[in-house]
Amino acid sequence: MKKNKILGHPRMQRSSTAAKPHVFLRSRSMRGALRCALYARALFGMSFVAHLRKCSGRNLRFLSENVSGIQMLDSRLKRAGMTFFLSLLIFSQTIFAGTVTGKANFSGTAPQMEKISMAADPVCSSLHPEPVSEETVLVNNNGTLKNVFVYVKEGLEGKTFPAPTTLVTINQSGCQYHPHVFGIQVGQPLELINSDSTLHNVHSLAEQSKSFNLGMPLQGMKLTKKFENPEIMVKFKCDVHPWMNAYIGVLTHPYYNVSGDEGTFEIKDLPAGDYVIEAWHEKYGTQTQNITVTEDTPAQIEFTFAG
Ligand SMILES: [Cu+2]
Repeated sequence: MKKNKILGHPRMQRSSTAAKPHVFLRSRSMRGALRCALYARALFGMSFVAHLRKCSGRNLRFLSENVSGIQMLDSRLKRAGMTFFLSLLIFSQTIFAGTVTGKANFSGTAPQMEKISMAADPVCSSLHPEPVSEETVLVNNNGTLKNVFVYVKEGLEGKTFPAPTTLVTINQSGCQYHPHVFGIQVGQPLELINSDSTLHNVHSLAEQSKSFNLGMPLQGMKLTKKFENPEIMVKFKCDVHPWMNAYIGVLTHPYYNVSGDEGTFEIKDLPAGDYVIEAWHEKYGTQTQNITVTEDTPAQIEFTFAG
């Protein structure tokens, strides 16, 4: 084996003796190991962090037919300097993060949802020539369950996440809340909108944060509220229209999602680690599962709620 002239690094060596050219990328220097891990990621789609560790070890071998790709990367890296990539390493959380994907299944017979009578308010009933159904249990066509709130319950202790400034919106439209189930972070602004030309009031039944009861008599009216503490789940109701309710998962972190029309959910950019994931449903309660998240492969989970 000869020293690698392409990379010009004594501990990064290439051999052309194998059936496929294989590239040895390892280094005992921090700079070399970083470069090695970057190659591994860029050329082979491998995990940066996992290979940073491996690249610092002995006898590492990556098989590759893409030697010209390495040449190109190497010259680019030299030009750009390691500072840029070190910055990436330090500031990019996503490099260290993984994804949880999954599905909320439903088994049994889907209960028939009652049609809502909005006759008490002519404005509401006029908005629905065809009556709408209650939203307590929504079973999708593919046998999955909608409006399951899925979130990281344990595993993030000691970590803090700043409250996003982006607005989360709940709209009172057609005398229903949209969305019916959603998540928000502690301290994140929640915009309440009344899109109807009738009186609604948003009555928050929060137990961990200040509850409120806000009349919103005018169409187009907007208010903004925040929650001070986490809570699974905060219920909203409208005292004028007793069929109106919504559920809000309030968390100290951004790792949550709600199952939609396909019953699927996805929690992105979760730091690698062990977690307890909880799935909450308005009628069927909660379930938990333990998972391990790595930056290599998405963790997959399925919950099944029985009707
Ligand atoms: Cu209302």
